[in-house]
Amino acid sequence: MWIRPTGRRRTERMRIIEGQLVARDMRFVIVAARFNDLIVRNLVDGAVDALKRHGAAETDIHVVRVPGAFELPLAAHRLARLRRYDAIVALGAVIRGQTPHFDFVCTECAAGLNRVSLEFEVPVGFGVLTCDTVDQAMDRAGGKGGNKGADAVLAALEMASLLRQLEG
Ligand code: INI
Repeated sequence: MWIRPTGRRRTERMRIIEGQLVARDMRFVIVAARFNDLIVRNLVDGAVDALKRHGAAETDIHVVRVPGAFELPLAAHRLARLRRYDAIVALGAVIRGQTPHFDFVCTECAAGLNRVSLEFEVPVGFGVLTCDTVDQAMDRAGGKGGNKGADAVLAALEMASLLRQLEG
């Protein structure tokens, strides 16, 4: 396998190949649920900010909205099939209610997004909050728990960079 030289480090005994957090010349799509928008809009802001801070051009960032977290995998599947993006970042907020609905939405959302990532070999950042309360979600959407939208961007970016280096 041919390994691109960027991101390659040599130590005394082993070669380490890892992704770089450089978003220049990459295209990204953020797919975000509208459900719980007061929370999700902060995740979107955090994700866009993280992409720009790491060198992404605004014109290389697209945002697609879907009704709820349950719909994220289908939109991500279509976007992955287009093969237009180096990484997809899925954002949403699922908050536990009185019924098992929460568990179905979370399980299918996570499994569906992972399936898209593996089927199309495209990084899918998982920035879907799964919380017991609105306060917990707010904390993780730009509050004291950081911004999981930004965290999802960094993971997706690192993987996009890694996959470029591992091109066969
Ligand atoms: N969708 C969410 O994104 N977050 C939630 O907390 C949520 N709850 O609690 O119901 C939710 N439900 C909607 C779901 O994602 C679908 O949009 C809906 O079932 C229609 O398919």
